[in-house]
Amino acid sequence: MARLQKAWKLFPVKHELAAKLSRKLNISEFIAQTLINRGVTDEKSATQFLYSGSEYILNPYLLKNMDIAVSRIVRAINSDEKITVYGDYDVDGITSCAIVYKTLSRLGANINFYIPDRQSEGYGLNASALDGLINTGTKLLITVDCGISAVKEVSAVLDCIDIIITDHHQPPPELPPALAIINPKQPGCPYPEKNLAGVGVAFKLCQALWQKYYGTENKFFDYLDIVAIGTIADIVPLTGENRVLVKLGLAQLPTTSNLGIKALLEVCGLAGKKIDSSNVGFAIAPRLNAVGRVSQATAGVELLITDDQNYAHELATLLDEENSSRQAIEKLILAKAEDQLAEVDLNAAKVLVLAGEDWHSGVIGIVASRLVDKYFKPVIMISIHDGYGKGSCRSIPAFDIYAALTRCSDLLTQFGGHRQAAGLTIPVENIPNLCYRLNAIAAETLSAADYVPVLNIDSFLPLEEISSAFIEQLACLEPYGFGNPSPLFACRNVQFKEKRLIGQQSRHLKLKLNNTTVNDVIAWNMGELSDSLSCEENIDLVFVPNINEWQGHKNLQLIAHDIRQSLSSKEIKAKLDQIAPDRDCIRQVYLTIKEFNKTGQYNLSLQHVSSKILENYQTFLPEQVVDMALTILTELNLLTIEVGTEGVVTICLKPSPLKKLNLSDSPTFCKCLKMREEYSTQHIQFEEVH
Ligand SMILES: [Mn+2]
Repeated sequence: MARLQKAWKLFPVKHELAAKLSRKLNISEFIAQTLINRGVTDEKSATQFLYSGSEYILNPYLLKNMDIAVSRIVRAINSDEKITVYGDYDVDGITSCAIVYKTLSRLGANINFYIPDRQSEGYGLNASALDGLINTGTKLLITVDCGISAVKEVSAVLDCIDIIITDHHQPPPELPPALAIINPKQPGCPYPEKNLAGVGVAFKLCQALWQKYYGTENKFFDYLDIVAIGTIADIVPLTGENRVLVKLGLAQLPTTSNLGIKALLEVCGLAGKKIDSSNVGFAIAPRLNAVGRVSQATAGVELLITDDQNYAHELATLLDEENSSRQAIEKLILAKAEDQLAEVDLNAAKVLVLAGEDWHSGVIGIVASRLVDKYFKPVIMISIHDGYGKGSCRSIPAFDIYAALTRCSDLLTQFGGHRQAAGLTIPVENIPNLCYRLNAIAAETLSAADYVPVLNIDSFLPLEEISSAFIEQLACLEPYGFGNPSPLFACRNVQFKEKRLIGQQSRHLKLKLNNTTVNDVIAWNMGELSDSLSCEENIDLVFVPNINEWQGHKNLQLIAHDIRQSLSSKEIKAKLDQIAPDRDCIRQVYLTIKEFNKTGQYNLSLQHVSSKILENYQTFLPEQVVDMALTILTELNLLTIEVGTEGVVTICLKPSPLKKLNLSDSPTFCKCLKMREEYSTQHIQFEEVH
């Protein structure tokens, strides 16, 4: 399949504001513009964004019911009651469980934890698990990352056990009758940061407990490494307090004292390295998740809480193996999905619906995401078992998959989710109809442009601006992720002197630049572009600059996100001629009017003139550009225009002037030149970000 075309969209350029921020904060103007693009526009919020640290971690007692929860836990610790932390099998649930367990053990609690099994129990509190815990002596249950909807389950055990719910999911209208509910999203909770992950809420509980024991002066920032992993994995916005938690946690990771994380970093090949959010997202989280997907998630919690180095190593190896087997299953199902797609007319299909017998339910969501990345169409992967299909849906920004499923609800046994991701259960015989109906909904609601992935570009960045210092400044915008995307820059007309295919099956492309500061462009997975690029022709790039350290050498390089051949000067002129006339266009308009007048034609429409110019010069000038040219000629006293009745326009050339003309005497001409210049720097090959 040919590479997907991407749309390049440029954020509106805010020169003055960027210059002001740049001066005040002593940062590059391009970095200031990047901050502005993220809604950070004044000195105070910019300082906070760039340099914020632990001082921005909020008071945990601002969370509604925190004091109730803390006193109940303190009572349980004092009377040695058995406490169980009830978590979830995803990374958010595993990390939440681990930090509450660790904090409570440090405070001397009699504690254990429980993670429901993904396959046999599913997400959240369930009655038989609760019964089991009650029977084995649990007196206080603390949920993490779940429980907010468990009205029935909590009501049933009210008399036998006290339950504290900590969760970050959207509360339903009726809340469970728990002893205390801690959830920043619940009605009446004044906590300002509403987007905490489950592990963020769990952390606030730990922080509150710590302060209860050791005083508010005793800030508690242990386990932020674990908090960062859960927060990144749960894909909550990396803004506000989340961003601070993740920033501090990532900084802790390389020197973590957590034996499990240490062992995990080793099996990932990340030991001793600086860890960023993509390392967590692509290496650490999938391994913690692999056990939840393929077998018991308990191993993930065990890894994060163990004090035994050998056990940590054993578990990390297990997780790594589980991850490899998960990848193998994923690859197999991806191949089967691609086989099915080979039979599909991809130009006609608006939504890709694929189904197979017993596809592993733990990986179909990942495969669906990969197919969305590759084809940029909504994808539904359905695993069939016993006459029913369980599906994972992933969508593109323009298509609200949850709304679409709602319109097909008569075909579905069950469904849930949100705009971009959803799950469903469907009787097998309804699958073809679902495919048909979803395609019809997409055809009705989406335009061709919705199927084009968009690169939002922060600004043009001349290559000479790139230096180690610039890249260091840029790093202050990290951590990147959901809600705080990695900056993207663009440059035009870049010369390169060498191209080379690298990697297995020549998948990647490396270009050597004719530039002294930046040496290379690395274009991952763009090997197939190689044939269409030649050193004779310049390129336009969308990129992120970075520093490549290799054998002690530091090289500045660009990581390409897209590459296009630069437009020729002729192509650029044709584009600019659609915006405003230049000297050339004005000459053509003048000569064309002259030709008309010569043959006695004075009543002319803009369309007349425009088509004559196309005929004479093969230049297409839109009517409004012809109109601007006429205004300029009028201002220069070269012609008269009279609008008569019924819109008849009489255009009449005046006798040629004696003295030499100066176009810049026309204010409209000066305006036109400015418009062309602005368009050329901001819009050629670009649309504006909305
Ligand atoms: Mn969660």
